[in-house]
Amino acid sequence: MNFDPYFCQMESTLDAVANQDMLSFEAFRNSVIADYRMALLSREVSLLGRREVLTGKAKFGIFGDGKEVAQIALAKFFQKGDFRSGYYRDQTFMFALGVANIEDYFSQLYSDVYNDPYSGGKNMNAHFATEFVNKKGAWSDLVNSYNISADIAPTAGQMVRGLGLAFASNCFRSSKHKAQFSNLSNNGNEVCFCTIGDASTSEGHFWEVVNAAGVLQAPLAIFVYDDGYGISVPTTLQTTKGSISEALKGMEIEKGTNGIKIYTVKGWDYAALCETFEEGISFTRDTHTPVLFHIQEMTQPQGHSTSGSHERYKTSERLQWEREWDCNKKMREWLLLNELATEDILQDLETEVKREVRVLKLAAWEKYITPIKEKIVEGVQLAQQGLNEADLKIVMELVHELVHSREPLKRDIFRALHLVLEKITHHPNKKAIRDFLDAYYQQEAPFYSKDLYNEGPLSTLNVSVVDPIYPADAPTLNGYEVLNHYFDVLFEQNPAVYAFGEDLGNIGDVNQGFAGLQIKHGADRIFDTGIREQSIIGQAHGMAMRGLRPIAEIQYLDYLLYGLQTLSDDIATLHYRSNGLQSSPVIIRTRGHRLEGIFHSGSPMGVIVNALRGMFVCVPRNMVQAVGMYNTLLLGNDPALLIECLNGYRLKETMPSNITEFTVPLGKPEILKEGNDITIVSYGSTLRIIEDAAIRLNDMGIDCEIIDVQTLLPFDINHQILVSLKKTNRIIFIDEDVPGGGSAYMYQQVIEGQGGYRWLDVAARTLSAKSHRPAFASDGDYFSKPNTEEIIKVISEMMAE
Ligand SMILES: Cc1ncc(C[n+]2csc(CCOP(=O)(O)OP(=O)(O)O)c2C)c(N)n1
Ligand SMILES: [Mg+2]
Repeated sequence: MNFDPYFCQMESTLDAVANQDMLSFEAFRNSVIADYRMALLSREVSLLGRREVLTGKAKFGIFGDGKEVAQIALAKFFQKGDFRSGYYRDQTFMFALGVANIEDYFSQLYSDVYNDPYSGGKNMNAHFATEFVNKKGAWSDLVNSYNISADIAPTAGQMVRGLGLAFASNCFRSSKHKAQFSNLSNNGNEVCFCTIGDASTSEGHFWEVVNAAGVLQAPLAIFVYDDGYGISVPTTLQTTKGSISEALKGMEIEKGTNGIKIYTVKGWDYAALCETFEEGISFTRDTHTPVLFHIQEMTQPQGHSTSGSHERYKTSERLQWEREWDCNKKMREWLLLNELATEDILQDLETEVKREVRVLKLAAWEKYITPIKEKIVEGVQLAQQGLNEADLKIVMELVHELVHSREPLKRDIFRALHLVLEKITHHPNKKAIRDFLDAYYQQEAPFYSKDLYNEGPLSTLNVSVVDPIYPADAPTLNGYEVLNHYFDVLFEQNPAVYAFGEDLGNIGDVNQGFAGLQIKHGADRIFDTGIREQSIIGQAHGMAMRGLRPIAEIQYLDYLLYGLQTLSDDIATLHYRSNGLQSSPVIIRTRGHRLEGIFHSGSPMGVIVNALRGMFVCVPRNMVQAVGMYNTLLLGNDPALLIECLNGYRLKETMPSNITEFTVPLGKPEILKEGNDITIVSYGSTLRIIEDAAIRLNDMGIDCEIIDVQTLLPFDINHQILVSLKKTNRIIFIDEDVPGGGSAYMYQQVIEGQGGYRWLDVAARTLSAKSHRPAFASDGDYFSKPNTEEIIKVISEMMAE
């Protein structure tokens, strides 16, 4: 570390900051002192926050100490309309912008469902969010807001969302329909600020996004907070050459190339931080060239989080260095050296800030704990009333801890009072206690479950049903031609729709759904991407969060696994974790179930339905159904995965005339063939094998009812399958997933969820593919996936039982 030149540089950078901001010296000094005050305030939040965890008032805490000064500097260049996709160290940034305040911060630390404005008590502390959609589901005035996309904990997960939030600016800048997007963008001038820790740059997400941003030239500003560690693992074990800016040199933009611009700056150097950010941010805002700031020499005064102590893995020299190069300490020294403040002023400030944070913290605690304590009083009174001395003694023991705890939880109330009911079975207030507990549970439980899906007017489940119209001369086309015609009309009618993926632009996707459409509708709306499934999904996600309607393609269902982390952790949880503040109506389009071999025939629906609660999963049997589902999805605010049948593109279908208007309701199965003997439940490509089997079973005297569930999430909302089961009293669930996968999911939904077990004459069955991946070629398929003969055999057995 270079200790000497620091103070020498200060004067010129100080002048530069003052000049650039065009402030009088007095105003400049006040603003710098206000900045220092903010740094102190945030530090005090970190110190007290940690104490709250260690004394048992909060469960876990992770704080932004050691990163204050850089964040105050970067907040200066975050404009209304900009977006942030960051991580858990950003509290100072959020305080400096005014999108978070200290009282609310502590409410989140206490997981206060009533007062945490960012996640409604669902997310860990320092996971922020602002409103993107209002209660009616309409997009807010994002142009005039600071837009904080809801944080997630998985390291580097924010990168791919950040790419999309930045890329949306490109879409808006090139759009021919700017006037329609006036509340969403100001000519694409918005920058996405993406913060990440030094160690998290080891993740594939980071490299994929830096490369993609360099290719796309999107206004993404990446800030790497380098504190030398990822928990206990030092940078030397994380990053080639021990430096992310060194390792990225080949990505740097040069004359005549694309790429990213890279800056390095010290995390304790207030003036240099202001200067560097000002230059870099305005550069990316103007040119859409991505920028990366490697912010070096940051510290962690309290270590990583409340879960451990950094004294265990940092040397005493390192700890000493961190104390000396603490950014707040350095800023203080700089203020004194440059005579911007006196020792007295700073000491007063420090005392005042400590008092302020303590008061706000206490206010948050009182708001959180008071209603819980009131419930304790109410519940304990009920438990104590009308008892004889012996029973009263037992109750007093059972509620002792609850009554005397300084930080009681709601669950402690349930436990103590349930124990009272279990131990004193003749309690005179039995009913009143039960009613009290039920009412309290009903009051609190929804806070922990709500907003998994959009619940307002733009819930996709509220989309009106419009039936397809088939005129007498309706054409019969190949499935891919139906899609192609549909996308053509859709892109003509809806300027918010974008489509992209591997081989989707120039050749119009591997099955020609978009053939010829790039030339017609423009390469800015229909385009190719690199082979980078995770960031294709993230790109679409960020665009959808900004009010666009991307349809992003994953070439084959098998490759969805590359993007599963983003789908599961980010997209599926967005509405839930932001407590309804944000929505991502992204559509991920893919194709699968059947083709050839181990890596092109997968149908991992069990993985998908279990990983993607919070998304809709559509499994249309043909392309007309797919079109109806696209129409439905485009009218709602929920994210969805839609899997087209790979073997359906060349099957003939009759095309409806109201191609962009008809809708297929989600969660409503369709009976494809009525029958009286057995109900067969399935979806997608498997239905064609089942239909074949049903014809042969019919010849054998077995009358099958075939039901297409159409969507796995949601699943048969109105229990139509149960109606069929009540008639046939036999049921089998068939799909191409592994045993215990998608078929077991459907079984559980109907047999347990719908109470189907009561209507069974013989045991319900599942029939799936084998446990191994499907082997290559047609015989591999026959022996790996459910085949017609197997279906006939199993159903015949069920009929004979
Ligand atoms: C995918 C994933 N792996 C592991 C973790 C656990 N974890 C949380 S923070 C962290 C270290 C991150 O270090 P860095 O990126 O340098 O950020 P810092 O905390 O130092 O600011 C780890 C390993 C996680 N949250 N997500
Ligand atoms: Mg780190």
